[in-house]
Amino acid sequence: MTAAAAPPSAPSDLLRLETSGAVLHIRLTRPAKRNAINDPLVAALHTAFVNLPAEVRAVVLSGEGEHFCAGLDLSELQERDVAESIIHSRNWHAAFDAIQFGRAPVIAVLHGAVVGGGLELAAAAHIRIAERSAYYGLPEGTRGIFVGGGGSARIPRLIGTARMADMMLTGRVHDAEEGQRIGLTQYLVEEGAGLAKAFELAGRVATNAPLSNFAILQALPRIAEMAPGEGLFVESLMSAIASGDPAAKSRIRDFLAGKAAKVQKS
Ligand code: 1HE
Repeated sequence: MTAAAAPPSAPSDLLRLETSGAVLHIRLTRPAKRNAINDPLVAALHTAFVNLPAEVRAVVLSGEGEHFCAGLDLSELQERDVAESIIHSRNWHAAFDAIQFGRAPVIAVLHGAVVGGGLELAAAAHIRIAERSAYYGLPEGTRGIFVGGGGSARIPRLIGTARMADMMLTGRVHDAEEGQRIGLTQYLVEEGAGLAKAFELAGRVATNAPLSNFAILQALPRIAEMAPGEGLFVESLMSAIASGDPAAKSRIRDFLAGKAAKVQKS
């Protein structure tokens, strides 16, 4: 593994970036504060995701220490007025949009607390892997605040509005098994096995044709939000663009010549 140079505004005490081939590992490194997200950490995440090196084809996102992320750094909250709070929330949106709509698929490894803004961060990733210790909460309701990191747009799309409202109103916490069952995560693995699973998946994702990954990241979520008529039309365009690409043609030729892997029962 070679350490990638951290961009100037990605202080190494908050975020560690390490590349391994086509996979970039981005680690939250503020374990003493349970990886709580303060302004410099939001800025560091934003910078890291808008500056993904050209050779990076997949990103693994994880948190150091006992917890993935304790959400918003609550010590910062007391100092903001209303206007500053709006700008603060919009900064989170910009950073997490850079994750969701960036150049590379992002695989998050979740363990321990995945709460508040930590769950909002996880929801911006494309694939979420939970270790058994993971638990999910939205304590905003009980802290007298509201989600501000895109949670109200992204989390209902994973688990439904009613489940999110329950979490916020009652402080209900879901464990890793429940999280998997209700759709917060796509994979559930044993404790300590999350990173290996993430790198295995990242390795696979990185071998896809770039235009397929582009369509999955950029077109799929937008089509899913469109009315079916418009969505189907955009799908036909994206499909034609992807299948017209030389990468698609050579992969299909390989399959027809018996040189590409078959779909295997898992
Ligand atoms: C923090 C934070 C934080 C820990 N902001 N400093 N998020 C929350 O409401 C979750 C608040 N945190 C917790 O419930 C617990 O800390 C945990 C369950 C995550 C972890 O518990 P534990 O026993 O491992 O750690 P701890 O002893 O509570 O915390 C260790 C230190 O981290 C301690 O500081 P210290 O100086 O006394 O050592 C804590 O104060 C500090 N710490 N979490 C600031 N969140 C865009 S809007 C998003 C809105 C939200 O995210 S609201 C939800 C906020």
